[in-house]
Amino acid sequence: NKHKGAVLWFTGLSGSGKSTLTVALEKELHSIGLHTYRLDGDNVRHGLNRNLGFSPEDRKENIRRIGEVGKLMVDAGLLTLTAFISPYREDRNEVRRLLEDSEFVEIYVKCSLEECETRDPKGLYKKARAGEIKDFTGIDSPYEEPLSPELIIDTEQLSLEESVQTIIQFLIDKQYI
Ligand code: GGZ
Repeated sequence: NKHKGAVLWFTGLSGSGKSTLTVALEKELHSIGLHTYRLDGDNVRHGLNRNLGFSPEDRKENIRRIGEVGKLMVDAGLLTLTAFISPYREDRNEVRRLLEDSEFVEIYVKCSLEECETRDPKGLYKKARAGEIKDFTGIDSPYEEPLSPELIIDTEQLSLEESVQTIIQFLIDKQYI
């Protein structure tokens, strides 16, 4: 099972399903014998980026560092899955520029703000609406949708299993796996 390194860059609102999707996808990739590494808030914002908050400047630096780490991982030949809101188009495009064309796969985890707020798995939207969290994406901080992502996964339309299979099929079609 050979594959070339690449960053699968998942972007979308809080609650859109990025983490759930990357965890399930990674499990599927492992089951077919592939080596992957997953970067998300839990292992990055608590460590490497623990000095960063959610201002536009800090989000930019968050994404820049994750891009650089992703690049190192691609150099090591790993399929790297990243799950960050990454709300700014320009910041995502800078990561794209850091990598070779085929090495950056932008996957838009699409879900309406309304649905994300209904899901509200951590109660953060409720807090943001109450003014207890400032600069919350979708509430008082912007999310810029990707204009030409490699893939769009609509989590309001697809089940988790269907979403994973759509990505797997894409990776096969494009010969990533
Ligand atoms: C957005 C926030 C905020 C604010 C804390 N805005 O749903 P979660 O909880 O688990 O994921 C969100 C996570 C976003 O961190 P990222 O590193 O992905 O953001 S970015 O790419 O924009 O740098 C959310 C939580 O952190 N969280 N405060 N103000 N999300």
